[in-house]
Amino acid sequence: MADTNQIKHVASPLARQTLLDGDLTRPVAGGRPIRLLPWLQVVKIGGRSIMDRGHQAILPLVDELRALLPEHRLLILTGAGIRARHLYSVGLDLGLPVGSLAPLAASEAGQNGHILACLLAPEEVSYIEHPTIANQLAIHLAAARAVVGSAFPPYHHHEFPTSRIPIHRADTGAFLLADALGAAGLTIVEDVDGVYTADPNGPDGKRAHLLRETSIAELAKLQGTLPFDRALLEVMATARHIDRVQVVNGLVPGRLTAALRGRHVGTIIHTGALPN
Ligand code: GWN
Ligand code: ATP
Repeated sequence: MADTNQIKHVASPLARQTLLDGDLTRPVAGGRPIRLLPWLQVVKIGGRSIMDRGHQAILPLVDELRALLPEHRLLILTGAGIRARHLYSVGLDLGLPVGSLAPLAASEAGQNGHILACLLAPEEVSYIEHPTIANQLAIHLAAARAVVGSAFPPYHHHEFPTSRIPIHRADTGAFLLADALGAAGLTIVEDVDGVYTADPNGPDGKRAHLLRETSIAELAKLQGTLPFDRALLEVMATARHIDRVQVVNGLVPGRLTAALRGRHVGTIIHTGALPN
């Protein structure tokens, strides 16, 4: 009888307590998660800043990515760009809720990924779908040096209603994925040299200066715009693995390559994750 009772009893340290009490859950859930793909480099390519510029911006970057393949295994994630902005304006004019706009905008990020993957197809690079990234990324990266996917997170109708425009866009999606995978790094490719004190292309552009190295705390204090989703600051604050992100100018040949080789060629942002 005693044996039967033991078999039926599932010993679990979280079974008898509320999950809402951090003091109780910490001994079990407070540890750092394992890194799933510690050799992976994640690269986010801007939708508006790179892809929308067409061949002049895309082809040199494709050459650079191609040359990087022997050195790195890459998850290349694309942003949405101008088509999503047009979509927001049409959708908002019609009164669509944010949870309807989010997947529509996300599909534009996917389209940019499909374009990039076509150009890298001779190198055995393919676009892989969100569910494939979630479940079969490792096997795809065993078959090819890189894959391309959409940087947008699949929040869809679960997008927070705090804003009429989705707050979790491509930069946030790329970071969440890189951190969840325990990747070696995340590089964000834009059309500016990094993060400035103000938009270098805006009305105060002449007074803006480049922040070579900064932190989420410093950026949170900046009043103006940033070259990425503001929600990125929030998710960087609670990061588990990615302790720094570099923002680089993808219009300058060699910058992405240098960044992936560990050189400081853009803005390095220190996140809330503890360095390893
Ligand atoms: O369609 O370009 O993945 O990888 O957020 O969902 O809106 O979907 O709703 O696997 O699941 O448009 O169809 O589309 O970009 O997101 O994909 O071609 O269910 O491969 O079907 O999480 O690609 O697409 O847009 O990424 O970002 O079929 Mo697309 Mo996106 Mo494809 Mo994906 Mo959404 Mo799927 Mo999905 Mo939807
Ligand atoms: P997506 O991938 O979502 O389409 P993106 O990452 O390609 O977008 P933008 O969202 O347009 O590109 O961000 C890049 C732009 O942000 C730059 O061209 C620059 O003019 C602008 N910007 C705004 N604020 C800043 C800032 N503080 N520092 C640098 N650039 C800034």
